[in-house]
Amino acid sequence: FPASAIRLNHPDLFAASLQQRKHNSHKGSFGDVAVIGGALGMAGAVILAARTAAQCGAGRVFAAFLQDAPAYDSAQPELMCRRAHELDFSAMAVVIGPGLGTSAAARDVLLHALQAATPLVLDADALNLIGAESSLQKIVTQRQAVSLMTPHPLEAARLLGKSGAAIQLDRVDAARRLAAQYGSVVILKGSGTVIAGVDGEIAINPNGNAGLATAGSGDVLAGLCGALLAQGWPVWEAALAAVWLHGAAADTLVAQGIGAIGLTAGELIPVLRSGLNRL
Ligand code: NPW
Ligand code: AMP
Ligand code: MG
Repeated sequence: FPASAIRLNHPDLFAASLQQRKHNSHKGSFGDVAVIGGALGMAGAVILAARTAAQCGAGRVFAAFLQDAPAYDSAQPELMCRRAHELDFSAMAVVIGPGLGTSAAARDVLLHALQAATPLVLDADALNLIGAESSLQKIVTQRQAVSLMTPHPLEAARLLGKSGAAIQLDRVDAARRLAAQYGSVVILKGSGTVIAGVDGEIAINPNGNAGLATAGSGDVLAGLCGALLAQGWPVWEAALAAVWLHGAAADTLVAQGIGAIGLTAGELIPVLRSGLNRL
């Protein structure tokens, strides 16, 4: 644990960014989120992130699919489902990448999002596309609006042109390099998630457990990041809060007797909501 790193072990590190809801607030007060992804066979990634954003306080949530959009999500009919290329997300916090795939159509919608002046959470295949193309890398670097990247170790490896093993050998260095190179706050996921800021600041999260090692848990984290950005959280505090709440939710579920074995990503969502309301 580097001496200069912040140990992310208490919500006091970010809780001041939570806005109390005023009595005369309305859904427009809490921002819109667009989750963009959902290539064929991976619609679930968008659904998980979008449900998380809705249950973690965003005013309105759009679920945008690269391939056929469902008419609605029967378990969360609050979501508004769209085809990705039909959605005007210019005034929203955008989460792009969960289940997006790396097709030409995916690349087109990513380019569009990178060029928009909106807060952007870059996850999963958005990161894989960026790692594979220097012209996209340049656009990320030149963005004026907030960017938050949420790579797991293999996605970080693709972004840095290294192997996953090399990333894991020095996770703090990898996160710091990515943040500096892309002018983006970086959440390098995995046991002991590392958060890096653009000025070299580092935080390490000790909570969470191997119950999170399951499909979709990263999609839930990305949706939470989007919800906090839509509600006006500063990006550094949003990153700290999302990572801490995500790990704490998994720890709560295990403490409640739902073991780490077979924990599913969707089960995290209502626990995240409680955690956020208790800050
Ligand atoms: P290994 O096995 O150790 O060599 P990929 P993906 C490594 C979507 N999803 N520590 C590990 O490598 C996503 O959003 C859709 C160390 C692992 O095998 C993406 O769009 C879902 N290593 C797409 O699928 C639910 C780690 O990376 C490899 C690590 C592909 O994303 C699932 C996997 O990386 C999923 O979210 C760690 N902590 N974590 C849906 N319901 O629609 C990962 N690795 O090849 O980029 O595949 O992450 O599954
Ligand atoms: P993804 O690979 O994108 O689905 O993201 C997985 C999420 O689960 C990230 O937030 C990781 O930090 C978290 N995670 C996975 N395995 C562990 C673990 N063993 N301990 C703590 N967190 C984990
Ligand atoms: Mg993922």
